[in-house]
Amino acid sequence: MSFKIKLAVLALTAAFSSAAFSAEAMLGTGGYNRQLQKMEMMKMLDANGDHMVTAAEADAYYNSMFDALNKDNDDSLDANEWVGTNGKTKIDIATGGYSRELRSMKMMKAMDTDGDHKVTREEFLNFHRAVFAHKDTTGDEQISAQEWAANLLSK
Ligand SMILES: [Ca+2]
Ligand SMILES: [Ca+2]
Ligand SMILES: [Ca+2]
Repeated sequence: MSFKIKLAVLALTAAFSSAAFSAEAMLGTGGYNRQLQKMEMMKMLDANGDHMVTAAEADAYYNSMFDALNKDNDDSLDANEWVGTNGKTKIDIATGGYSRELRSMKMMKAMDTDGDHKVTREEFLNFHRAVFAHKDTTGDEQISAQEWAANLLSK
């Protein structure tokens, strides 16, 4: 590794740790990322079971998740839809741990980029596309098991 690259990496690392809040806004909470990086979750996104998650598989998965959360079938998720009513917060297509972490108000805020207290399908998908891009460290538009299991927030 050249000295210049080392410096750039150091600067990036420093910027990342001093900007914990914006990292959370971009990639979600620590708890969320710990649940997401589990292999059990990767399997749920990997629709064709080839041990790689493509951008198309991720989009299809999060479209289904949006539909599962969007009880009134309008174009956005409000706070009630987000947290779930009568204690039924588990989403069938995700693990219990992931469902719980996703449905926190912190996560809703992270995805509500225009701050209108609703998360549209576009906001929802854009957030997950950003997470996907961060996980995809090799930039080949698919995520391997190794990339999947990396902790994005502790880099
Ligand atoms: Ca796949
Ligand atoms: Ca709705
Ligand atoms: Ca919004």
